[in-house]
Amino acid sequence: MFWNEKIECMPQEELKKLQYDELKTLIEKLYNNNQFYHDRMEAKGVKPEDIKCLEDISKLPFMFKQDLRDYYPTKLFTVPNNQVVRYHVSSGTTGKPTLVGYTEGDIGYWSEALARSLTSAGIGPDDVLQVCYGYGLFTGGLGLHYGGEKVGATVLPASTGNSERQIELMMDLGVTAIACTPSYFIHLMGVAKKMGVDFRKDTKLRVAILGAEPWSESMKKKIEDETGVEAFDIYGTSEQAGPMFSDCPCHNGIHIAADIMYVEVIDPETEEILPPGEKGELVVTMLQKEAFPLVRYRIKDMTRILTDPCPCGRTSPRIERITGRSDDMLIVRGINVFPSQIEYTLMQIPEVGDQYMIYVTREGALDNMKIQVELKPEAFSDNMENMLKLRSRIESALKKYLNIAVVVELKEPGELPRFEGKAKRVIDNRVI
Ligand code: DLL
Repeated sequence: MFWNEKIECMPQEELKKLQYDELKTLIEKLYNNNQFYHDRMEAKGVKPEDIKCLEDISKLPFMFKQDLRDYYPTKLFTVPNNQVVRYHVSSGTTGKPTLVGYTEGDIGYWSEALARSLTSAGIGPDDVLQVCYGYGLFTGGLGLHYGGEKVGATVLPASTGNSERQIELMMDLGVTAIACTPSYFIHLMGVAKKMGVDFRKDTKLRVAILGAEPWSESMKKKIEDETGVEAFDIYGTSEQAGPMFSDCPCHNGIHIAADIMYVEVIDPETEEILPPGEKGELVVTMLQKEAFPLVRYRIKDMTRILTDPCPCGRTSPRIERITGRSDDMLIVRGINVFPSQIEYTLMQIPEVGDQYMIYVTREGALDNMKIQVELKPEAFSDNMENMLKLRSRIESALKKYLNIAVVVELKEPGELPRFEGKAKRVIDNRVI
């Protein structure tokens, strides 16, 4: 099933021409109207007229997450404020978060991308879609919400948490499709079991739209075998807009709407463009973005471009399931956490020394994060009450800044490992 068959199945040559036309218009607009893009292109010695074919995109400079921080909050926006209809906010690497602004047009192509993905998963007006991604600053909830409404489904904006109630609503309202993180779905499977609810017998659930964190084929198999639900992999990042692209019923890679996003894969070290099939870092150019454009943005997700034609008939490029990142960002309970944010927060607390360790584990389906923190000699004492107070102050500071609860363990000066080479402060024991 297609939402926009003309574009989704457009012959390759026509698709490339469309992408080129969009790219050319975008680059001319950015060069002429935005200082950041103008200066970056000048520094690389490239002008809009040098972009003579789609492949010439390689002449353009890369953009980095650091740029979003340096130009925070709105210096990378390319429309006047009165055209911005929404903000979403996600984790920055340190200090400031990443702010993304949307025009009405941006909400439009974002919902369009989701409508294509949801339709390919067989979701339409007869479905009830329970959206259990967070609503708010995170893009998951509102993104799936708008996409679901666009395809005419009845959307249940359940957001996260209160799992027993989620399952009761699923049964009461005849929910047929759910959108959440894969780990939350596995958690719901456990809660349902405890409640004596059998997904196959007691619910109408048949499709799960899972993403926002890495998950494996074996996790997909476990979900499908135990619940009878068909699981789709949905991918996107807040910088691109939010959740956007998914696999189709052939389940052999994520279809990227080529009129909306141009993808390249590069070697993260040499920055050389890799041929299709080779694994590297994804670089994206958003071809229709208005408020907050992205040109050759190094998204840091690792994948490869797949070129074998998909039996579903879509001609759009596909990327392999995202298995990891080329930076150290962790995704804990669906929330992006950079170790640098943790360090930044800890270093604001006067009692904290300069050594810390981060441990991430998975208990059942849920992630836990523990941070061991070494104190300065003058801050460490045998006074239990003071130590407990300090611990809870550090935990609150981390919770406030990272948006997730972490457990802190205080350590005496000299207790944590020292590193001679590159420090390895993150121990991620999760098996995905
Ligand atoms: O996680 C947007 C989203 C919401 C995607 C709901 C899917 C569903 P951010 O918070 O900016 O946006 O995090 C983006 O999450 O760079 C990947 O590292 C990771 N990620 C997202 N989807 C997948 C996926 C949303 N399907 C970061 N598989 C990305 C693996 C994923 N990793």
